[in-house]
Amino acid sequence: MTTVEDASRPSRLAGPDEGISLEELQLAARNHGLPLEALRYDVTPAGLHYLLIHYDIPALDPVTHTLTVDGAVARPLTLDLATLRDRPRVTRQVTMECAGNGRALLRPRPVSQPWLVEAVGNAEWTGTPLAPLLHEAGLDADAVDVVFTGADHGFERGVEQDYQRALPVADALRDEVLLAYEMNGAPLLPQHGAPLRLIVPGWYGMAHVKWLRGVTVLDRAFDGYQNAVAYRLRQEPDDEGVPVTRIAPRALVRPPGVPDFMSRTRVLRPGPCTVDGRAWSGYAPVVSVEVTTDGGGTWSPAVLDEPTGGEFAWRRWRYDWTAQPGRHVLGARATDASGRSQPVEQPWNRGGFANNLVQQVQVAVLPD
Ligand SMILES: Nc1nc2c(c(=O)[nH]1)N[C@H]1C(S)=C(S)[C@@H](COP(=O)(O)O)O[C@H]1N2
Ligand SMILES: [Mo]
Repeated sequence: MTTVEDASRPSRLAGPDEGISLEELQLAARNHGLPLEALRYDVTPAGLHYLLIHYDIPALDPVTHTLTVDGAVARPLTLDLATLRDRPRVTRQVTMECAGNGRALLRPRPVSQPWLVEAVGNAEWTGTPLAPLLHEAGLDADAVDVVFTGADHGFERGVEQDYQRALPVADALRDEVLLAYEMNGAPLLPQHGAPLRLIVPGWYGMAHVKWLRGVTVLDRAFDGYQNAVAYRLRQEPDDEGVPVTRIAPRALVRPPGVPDFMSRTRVLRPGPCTVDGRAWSGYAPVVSVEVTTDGGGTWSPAVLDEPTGGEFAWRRWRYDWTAQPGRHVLGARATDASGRSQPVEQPWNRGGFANNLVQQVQVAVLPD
């Protein structure tokens, strides 16, 4: 594992019979997913929430850490944590999902963090809204993008960088965008961005910049790596591509029964069984969930529970099933109020982003 990727070459696709490499395993061991049984919690306990860390977790001192707001503004600001904590305080449940969720199931497989379906969590984030701060700084009339800079640093395909992501001004000014200093009622953990991170409800994870140290307003489009090179939907390496933004709808099944250790096939006794899970979308509220027990051949409606976490949180659903002896493949598909739903054929792009292919849960029901 001594390679350093080269920016002049496109990101790699795995060959037809190429297995997951030690490099991919190394990423997977650092960046863990949500254990799917944790779909049972309305609010994901912090240690069970998925993680994605491009470089190293930086060591930041909450006492001396500051956030600067600068660029195309009338009054640049520098704020410490105590000042941010004195500002209006908002708590919001937000379902966050990595844009690469599902990537390792694609054929051909984009070589990167090899997520199956578990790169998701629903936490309660507390912080202060970003928009009033931007207004206090006084945005120039020609402001275009707002760049958020993390304190972490590394190389990606030969490009040395701080982790930086920009939002268009209109998206940065949305009421729901938070500068968050708490997760589930406790100070942020190091791996989740301590002492300060951005929360952009409805957007894939890459927008929620951790270890936030700078907010810079630009009078032009940001051309940094994470916006211009990574996180774009492309079919070919030299396509300009479409930016990855909001979370496509997805439902996940909480795997029923008990697992076989090695294969994680679910083992169940025959008879009535309530199958449940969660569903979310970053575009519009989820309006229906359907369940399949035959790998997508036939679909039946699930019952959606009343929403408990507000408009940016996942919603529980359930389905009464009579498990018959034999093998079954369970899955669920969500549809949101914008009409978006989930495909049973893979939606493929070179980064494996925003891919919401229906999950497949292998179930073996024992004989009577
Ligand atoms: N500074 C910084 N912010 C970051 C990242 C990062 O590597 N560095 N990873 C992003 C990505 S790709 C995701 S999916 C989310 C993951 O947030 P979590 O680890 O708290 O679940 O953080 C985002 N924010
Ligand atoms: Mo991500």
